[in-house]
Amino acid sequence: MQRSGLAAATGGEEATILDALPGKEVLIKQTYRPPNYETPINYFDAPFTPNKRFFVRYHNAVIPEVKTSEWRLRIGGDAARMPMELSLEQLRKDFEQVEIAALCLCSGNRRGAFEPPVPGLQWGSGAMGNARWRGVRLKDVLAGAGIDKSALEVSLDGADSGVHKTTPDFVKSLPLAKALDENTLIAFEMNGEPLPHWHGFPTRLIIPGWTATYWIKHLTAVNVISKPFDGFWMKTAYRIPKDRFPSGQFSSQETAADMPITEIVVNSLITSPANGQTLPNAKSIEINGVAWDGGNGIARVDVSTDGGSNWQQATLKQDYGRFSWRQWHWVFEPKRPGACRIMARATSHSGASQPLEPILNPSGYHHNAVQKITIQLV
Ligand SMILES: Nc1nc2c(c(=O)[nH]1)N[C@H]1C(S)=C(S)[C@@H](COP(=O)(O)O)O[C@H]1N2
Ligand SMILES: [Mo]
Repeated sequence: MQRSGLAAATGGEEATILDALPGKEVLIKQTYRPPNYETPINYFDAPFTPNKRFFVRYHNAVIPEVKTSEWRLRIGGDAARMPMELSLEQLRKDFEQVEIAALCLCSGNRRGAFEPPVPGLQWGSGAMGNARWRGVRLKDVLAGAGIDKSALEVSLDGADSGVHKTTPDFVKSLPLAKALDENTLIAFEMNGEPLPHWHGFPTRLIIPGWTATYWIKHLTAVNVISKPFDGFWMKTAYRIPKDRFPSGQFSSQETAADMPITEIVVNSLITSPANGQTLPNAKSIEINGVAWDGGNGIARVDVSTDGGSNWQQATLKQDYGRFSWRQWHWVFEPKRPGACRIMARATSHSGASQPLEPILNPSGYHHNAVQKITIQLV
């Protein structure tokens, strides 16, 4: 399916295919097999994205319906001294439970807006969602398996697999330090409900602040390893040119030229009005949106209604923690009818801010250029 970059980026309805997976509301379909569905922008008006409206992303089409009674989490690897297996019951009962609000953001969100186009799913702005995730710390689980001095990375595998034997299984790895970060969770609840099937039932990884490629769903195996994991999804896919983005480190997976994508970059989205919308030339018009980054937290959002000459500071709404997106709004008093260009730019507590043009990279990741929408005032 082809969609024009601009329509995709702005959620314009041209040529979008709406469809519902079992148990989900209608979303924007990218592919059915494997299921890849994005959330329409108008659903981003709530602080947390309802589970039924949450985007779905899979690389491979064989997605088993996991049965709780049969599911086991296997912890092993050459740098785990005491390999072990846990049932869902043990995972829930034997470790302290924590809940974190965090944005789940696909690395390729807004890929469809890159010019020239980049191969890959032509996502608009809806390959993301904000949720409250409840689970246990990966570090607490790994402690039970005894981490050897030689440990370098932790690899993660889920129950899904490819249709053909040649399709590489979706396996990812994390640097040991990130796996042991207190915010890295094995989650079994999403927005207060058991993790839905499409989001990884019964458990998935949550790596707050890092793009969702590491958030392995239907988690079945965690391996503590002493060598860099060399699967396709680490060595070939999900890589970015080095030093082009203010990114975290992953030294065991870096080459002179590139490195795995890691931290989410600072970004924002205008959620209403919609691009192209016609509005009465009223006294005041409310502009709403969300802003996020990789965990420094959002310091400010500035809005321009004159094509970028003047910027006004928006009001940030409730803070749900540094890994959650932050809703913002701004009331604008239009001076005259006609076309009006609105732009929004977020700045994080690290001082990082969105560029005016996207930072080009071969796989079309991290699209965080300042968004421009046009509304008509009549
Ligand atoms: N098992 C499994 N987990 C996975 C993936 C996958 O293909 N298989 N895709 C990852 C990617 S790239 C993204 S963007 C997120 C999407 O999470 P969601 O489908 O819950 O929105 O899942 C991640 N976890
Ligand atoms: Mo993704």
